[in-house]
Amino acid sequence: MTAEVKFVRLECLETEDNGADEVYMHYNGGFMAGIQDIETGGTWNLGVVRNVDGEATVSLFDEDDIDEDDHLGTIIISESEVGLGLRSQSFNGDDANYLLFYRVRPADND
Ligand SMILES: [Ca+2]
Ligand SMILES: [Ca+2]
Ligand SMILES: [Ca+2]
Repeated sequence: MTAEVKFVRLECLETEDNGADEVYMHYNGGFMAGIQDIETGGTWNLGVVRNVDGEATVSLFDEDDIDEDDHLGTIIISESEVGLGLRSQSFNGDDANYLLFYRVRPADND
């Protein structure tokens, strides 16, 4: 069985930068979404769908100009989460705090 992940939204509870972060996400190491300006208390509505076969990784980064981009964390999403409704996992790297909401559902076979 193959499942798919629908990424619903990313909530920012605490930015990495002073002021807004410029965030983007990778899925299984490839670019998925961004760059999005987001402030503490802000929400980024995603609506992105990706297939998941077994397990998949999602990484969150903050883009910076004067130094290296910051890796704010990597989570693992599993096909076994299918049908469990709205799920969330957090990214806590570099003292930032983000919450990613997603659903895992059976993939359309047609
Ligand atoms: Ca930064
Ligand atoms: Ca930044
Ligand atoms: Ca940096």
